[in-house]
Amino acid sequence: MKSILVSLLPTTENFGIKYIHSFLLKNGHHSSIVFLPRHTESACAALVDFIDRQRPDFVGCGFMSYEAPFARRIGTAVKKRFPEIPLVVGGIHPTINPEECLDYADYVSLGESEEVMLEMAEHFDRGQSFYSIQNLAYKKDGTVVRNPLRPLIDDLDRFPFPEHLPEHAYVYSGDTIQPMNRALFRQFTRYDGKAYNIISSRGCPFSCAYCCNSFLSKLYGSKKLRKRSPQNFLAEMRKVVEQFPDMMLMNIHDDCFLAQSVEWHREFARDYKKWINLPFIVRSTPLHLTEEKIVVLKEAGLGWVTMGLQSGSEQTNRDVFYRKVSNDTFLEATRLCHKHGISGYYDVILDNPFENDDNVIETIDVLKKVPKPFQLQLFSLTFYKGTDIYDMYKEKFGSDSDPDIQNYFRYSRSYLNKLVRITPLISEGMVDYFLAKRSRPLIRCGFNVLYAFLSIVVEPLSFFLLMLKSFGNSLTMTLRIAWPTFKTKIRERLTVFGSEAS
Ligand code: B12
Ligand code: SF4
Repeated sequence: MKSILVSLLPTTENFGIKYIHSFLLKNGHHSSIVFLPRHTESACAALVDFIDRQRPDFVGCGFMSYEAPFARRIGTAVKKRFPEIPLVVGGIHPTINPEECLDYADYVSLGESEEVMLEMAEHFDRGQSFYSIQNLAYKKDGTVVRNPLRPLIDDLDRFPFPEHLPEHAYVYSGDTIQPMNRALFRQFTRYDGKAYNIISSRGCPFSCAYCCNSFLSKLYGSKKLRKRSPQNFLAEMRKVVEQFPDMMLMNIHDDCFLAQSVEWHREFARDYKKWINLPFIVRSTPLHLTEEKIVVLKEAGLGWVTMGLQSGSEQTNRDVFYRKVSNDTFLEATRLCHKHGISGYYDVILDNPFENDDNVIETIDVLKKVPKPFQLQLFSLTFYKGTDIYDMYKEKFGSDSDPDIQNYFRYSRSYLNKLVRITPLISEGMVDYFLAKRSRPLIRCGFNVLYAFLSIVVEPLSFFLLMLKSFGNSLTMTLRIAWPTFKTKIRERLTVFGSEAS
């Protein structure tokens, strides 16, 4: 069986597609990945041409919600030209919205899909239909059929490793789909491909109302956290550093890496230092960040922790976000990072229609107490279908209202939002002053000038200092990664791009 898997991310860092690709290859099938980083008509036409030349047995496409409009365009074009080639879509958006995707796709694979795709390949080779395959949704006589879900996969060690630069990979560049080479790979991978993205677990102990885990825990009726063994996790890292000796950073994308036990971390840290010895980044909830784990991981090279405050209003966190984290817990976690020389990257969610100015001021009050320096990542609250917060939105604004899901980075530049942004960069006294005098036009004017200066000049400098800290104050290392990071940050600001914290 020969498949083409299409990724719509602006970068090559697509875990889901890479896992499925490796799994199909390991099981003796032919699979190619096509990265379509730009969502244009000509990219769509190039894909149709590519499929025409390759003649796969089926085409798969995985995507998030912001990519869904383009998925529909390519899906419709592919099915129009090749009605005989089955088109299967998967990933978070199709899992939440199978009916919508079945307007143009033949099948939706719900949830985890390595085994689903393998079974499809095997059924294809045996000339059997796909209708009995678990996790698939499809239309029969105009009605949507949803097959039962298989259980979540417990043994994550049995998956072959996803590849940093996968074999049989192609990318849309210069108006055509070209075989991926190292130069193109660097161009389409954040940090010039010198940071390796990896996951040691699937699932999260939390189910925050705005996050996919709010939907997935209901879909599967479980919040089970599944973990790889430290040995298997490290073997993947070893493989990549052998293949890419210029690798500079391990970017660990687990929803909550620190949810693993301290014994797991000890075992990981001991061998990480011996075999990998590169700085690494993790995401965690503040609740799972303990001094014991931080000490163990710092010794191994932990440089950054990405963690969510989300709101300084405990009421918002509790009643709207369903996050059981007090401000004290968050502040204690930031102090531990500071104490052990780990750079903090903290998420805050703005533009929340369930909050008022007083709640934003509560957020500023918490941020004032976070030990400096630290970096903020600000998001505009996005209401993804299937999540609890989406239902709250519909209840508040009426079932006909349609939340915008494209502009999560473009938070409104209100006075208070700007003050949130510069709180890490100014003294507590200044924050209080700008809060107290915010109704005075002249002060607002001066504030805007200061804001422009701080966000253009001081914020990048502060980020550089944090990087220096996370690289153990090594200027050489910091400078080597600074340029790719700078380019990545600019791209993140100009396009839809980013990563999220727990
Ligand atoms: C790692 C990660 C990233 C990485 C890599 C993304 C990727 N696609 O691999 C990066 C940093 C690039 C990223 C970026 C963003 N992310 Co992100 N990310 C995640 C995270 C934390 C883990 C995803 C993951 O890799 N899981 C492990 C793999 C193995 O699972 P998987 O991706 O779900 O894939 C499985 C199935 O979905 C399915 N599948 C996947 N693809 C396909 C394809 C086919 C054909 C089939 C059949 C099946 C299939 O099978 C796979 C294997 O089992 C999730 C949260 C989560 N817990 O899922 C958010 C999540 C996917 N991200 C999200 C968002 C919003 C973003 C951003 C848009 C914005 C932001 N806040 O940063 C940006 C994208 C901007 C951009 N233009 O690049 C949202 C998407 C919500 C939605 N409804 O669309 C999520 C769900 C988090 C959330 N808020 O709930 N992200
Ligand atoms: S937002 Fe973070 S902590 Fe909350 S459920 Fe999602 S991944 Fe877990």
